[in-house]
Amino acid sequence: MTARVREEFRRIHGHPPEGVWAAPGRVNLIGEHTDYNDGFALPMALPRTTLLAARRRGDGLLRVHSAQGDGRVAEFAVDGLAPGAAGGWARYPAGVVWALRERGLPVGGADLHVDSTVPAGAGLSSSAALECAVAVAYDELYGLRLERTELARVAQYAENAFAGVPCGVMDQMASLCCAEGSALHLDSRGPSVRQVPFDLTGHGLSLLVLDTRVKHDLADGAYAALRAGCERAARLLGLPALRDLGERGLAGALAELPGELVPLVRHVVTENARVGRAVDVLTAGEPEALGPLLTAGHASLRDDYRVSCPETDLAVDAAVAAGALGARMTGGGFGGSVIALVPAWRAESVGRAVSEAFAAAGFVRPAVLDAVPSAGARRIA
Ligand code: GAF
Repeated sequence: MTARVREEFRRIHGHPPEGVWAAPGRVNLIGEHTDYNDGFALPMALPRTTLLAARRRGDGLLRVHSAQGDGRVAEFAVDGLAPGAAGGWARYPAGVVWALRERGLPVGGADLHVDSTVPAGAGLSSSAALECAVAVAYDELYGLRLERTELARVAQYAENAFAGVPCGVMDQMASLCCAEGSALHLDSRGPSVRQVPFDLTGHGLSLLVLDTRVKHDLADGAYAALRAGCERAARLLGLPALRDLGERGLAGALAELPGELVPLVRHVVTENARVGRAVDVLTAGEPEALGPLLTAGHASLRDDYRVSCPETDLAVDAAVAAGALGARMTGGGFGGSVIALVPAWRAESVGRAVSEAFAAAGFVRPAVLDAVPSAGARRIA
């Protein structure tokens, strides 16, 4: 695929790229809707990546083309970039260049060509992968030498302020900081990270990703409303963020809050605690013990946070009924993907059982991917 990206770059832009970079999509094992509460998460990178071939331009133009786009090259003058200046997928690369310049960093134009195997709208962070590929390429091409956490903040700022999606920092941190063979213990306050070894094959396990094909859109207002609810609850409790409320203080805090905020706060606090337990079981070399935590996390997202949907609920139930050790929706919700931790010898039958349950319910056939903890963003050519 690297050779194809280079050739396509040359065909489209008329000269060879200076390099090719790759940034992965992710699944989050546990810790959902905690990042914008300054909390914890445990994502891992997927082998599915966004490749980006890039070459600097001296004339201040940013010209971007995507193999998944409509064939056209979108062109922007970098000094005219402003929120609203770009639409569709091009707002992610344009947003990163804008965000770097907003920080006063000396970056100019570039020719870019993108080709991705991260499915869009599947809750697997295709937009973060694209932002992070541009961020690492620009970092190197323009000699910025920013820390990975800084690049993640730049990419998050691009998504928040340029693309208009009020996301937390998890997806960008995952794409930039994950390492092969590990899950990433993310503390969103900071943010800071720690690699936690996650050996699936050594324990005879597989992690299935079941893409329900229900497209989700974090810009549609529901995600922003949840985030605003959490921030209001923290304000009412006199806390900097819900991360500062532990399980011990939960019952007392819930008694003080208006009824509509109670389930949101309960989810965030118990979810942060589940991340801690998940890190403990992985550190103890017992990845199979993740299973019940995944299923409990899904129940909390379904019943308290209310971001699941019939397709994700059915995928979880069917996977567990067919012998998965645990399963849950992953990412923002309202569709997207489910992860299922399964004994490797059962991977095929669990995938089949979920497909059959979807057919019986009249849902579109889900796509099934096998996930292994993969490397974060890097230069590949
Ligand atoms: C989306 C967001 F982009 C993340 O920041 C995170 O909040 C996630 O939903 C929910 O955990 O992926």
